Amino acid sequence: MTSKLAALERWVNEVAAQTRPAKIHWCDGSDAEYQALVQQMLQTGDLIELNQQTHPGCYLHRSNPSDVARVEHLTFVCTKHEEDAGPNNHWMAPAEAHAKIDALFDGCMQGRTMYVIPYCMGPIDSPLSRCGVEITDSPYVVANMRTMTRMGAAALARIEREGHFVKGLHSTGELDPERRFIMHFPEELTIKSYGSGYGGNALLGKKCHALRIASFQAQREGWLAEHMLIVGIENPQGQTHYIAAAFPSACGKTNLAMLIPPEGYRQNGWRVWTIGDDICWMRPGEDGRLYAINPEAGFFGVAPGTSASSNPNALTSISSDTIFTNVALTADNQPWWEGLPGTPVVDWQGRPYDPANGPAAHPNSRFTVRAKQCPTWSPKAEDAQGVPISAIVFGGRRPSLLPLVMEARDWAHGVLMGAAMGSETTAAATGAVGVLRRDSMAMKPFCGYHYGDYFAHWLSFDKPGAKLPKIFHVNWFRKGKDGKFLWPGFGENLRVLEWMIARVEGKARGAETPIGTLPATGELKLDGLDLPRETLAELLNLDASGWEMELHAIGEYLDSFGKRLPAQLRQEQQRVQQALHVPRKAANA
Ligand code: GTP
Ligand code: SPV
Ligand code: MN
Repeated sequence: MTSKLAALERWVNEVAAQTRPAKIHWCDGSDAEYQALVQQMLQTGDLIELNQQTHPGCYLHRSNPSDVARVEHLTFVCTKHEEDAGPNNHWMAPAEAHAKIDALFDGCMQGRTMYVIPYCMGPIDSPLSRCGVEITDSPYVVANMRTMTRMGAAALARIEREGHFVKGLHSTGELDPERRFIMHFPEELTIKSYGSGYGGNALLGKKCHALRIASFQAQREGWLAEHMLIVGIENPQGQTHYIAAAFPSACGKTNLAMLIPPEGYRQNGWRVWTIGDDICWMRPGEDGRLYAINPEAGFFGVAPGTSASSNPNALTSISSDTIFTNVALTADNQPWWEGLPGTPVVDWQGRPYDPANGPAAHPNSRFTVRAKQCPTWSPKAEDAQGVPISAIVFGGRRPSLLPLVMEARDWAHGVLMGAAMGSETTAAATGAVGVLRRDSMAMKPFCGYHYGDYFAHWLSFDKPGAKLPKIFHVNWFRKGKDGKFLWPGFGENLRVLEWMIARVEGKARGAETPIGTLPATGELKLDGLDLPRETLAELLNLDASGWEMELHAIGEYLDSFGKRLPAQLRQEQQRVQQALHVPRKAANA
């Protein structure tokens, strides 16, 4: 197979001349192709067969131990002008970046097969979807791209019809962290990634295309590409509200997207529909509302902590036809990670399990599975027009200060809440874990341009005729003095979503405070939940002096974006800061 599109044909030939593979394979996305790849990887040891009785169609992949997470310090946005990448990105001049990485690509596929992967991000017939082509020498990448995107013949047909596509070139190279770069050229709609086989670094449709390149395009074209889950909440009357939520990596998007309602809610007829767990593309529709699609077709989810109690839908999804990366094994060859029952026998590196070596599964071990396998997968996820968004939620891991939930008074205040987001770092990226850092809109690692321009772009949606979602901020991760989480989280989070929906529908009064609207006394439904009154009070407490320090820190953070920071955002920060100085009564007794 080749392509009718001259630009594609030419680029594939150029890359082949540069990387000199033994063979070129154009991926058609068929079952037969997937099965053949799996067989080949079983032979080379890239995949290990798992217990086919308990986990049919499931395989394990073990990464090089130095290649288990995203590498932010090796990820670059290479715009012509440094200023356009912003202080939120590492920047390299395009010519220098091309020269550096092209030297690594030179001859790197000798003796290997070069795979050409046409893919579509989003439903194949959706005007909101975008296409790309990834060239890679990794069969593991091909297998994962097939699960995560609409890959193959249909995508190629769309690319040939449209005549344009995002170019992504990838090679696993030597997996040497000293010879590893993830380069983005948004002005050329090009990605070059060398030296890593890990998800976010190698499955180029995901973070590289659907967030870094797409956010850059979205800014120019009037839409949003966000690190958000999309979930539908159906009330007992059968009405569904769609909610999009931005939480940083490993902070609960997959869990919230697949939430199981608490017992009482299930009996009353509440249902939850999963649309997406990681990426959301939204744009204003004719009626002024924001419509969203999930550009992905699968989940690349965090394994540790996924259990029958925390996320039964995920557990069901991954009981067959799943690729596990860097999990441990039980004696009978089942995948295992911390949080599951049973005992590990072999750790994620293939060694006999010894607690002295740390956790059995890597903390960032993952599963790759088709979204369709999720019991709560929404038929609307295939809808070409997307789903209307009623509420946008921001949140992160904040052990203190941030209340369980608060609502922004308007769009600009909501943008401030998103910009001010902070979270403790997790194992999803290499580096220290548990360090509090600002992660505006959960996009710090993924925004493909200057954060100042990004905030201005967010603000620009508030215009006449717009019917924007309400914006909220949540914190499932507030800790008590004993260091334990105060809020039970997971399925119980529906209680908080219910309050948000009541606010959207004008059915909850709320309690106004300088930092936003909190649930008024009695508005959060807690029946069937054993939550002491004092704990609830702590979760909704407003620590005025703590907030004054926080607002001061937010002001300094915003100033770090210099001239490109929209003045409106700084004014909004000052408004909240001043409101905090006015004496007031406690919001929640
Ligand atoms: P990426 O795929 O990295 O973008 O992450 P994600 O946001 O989808 O993360 P995920 O849902 O997989 O969350 C991973 C971690 O968050 C696990 O350790 C979960 O146990 C924990 N988690 C998720 N929801 C909650 C919650 O409501 N409360 C608490 N305490 N922990 C949660
Ligand atoms: C994340 O780190 O936010 C992920 C996993 O969703 S990765 O695709 O590797 O970026
Ligand atoms: Mn993510």
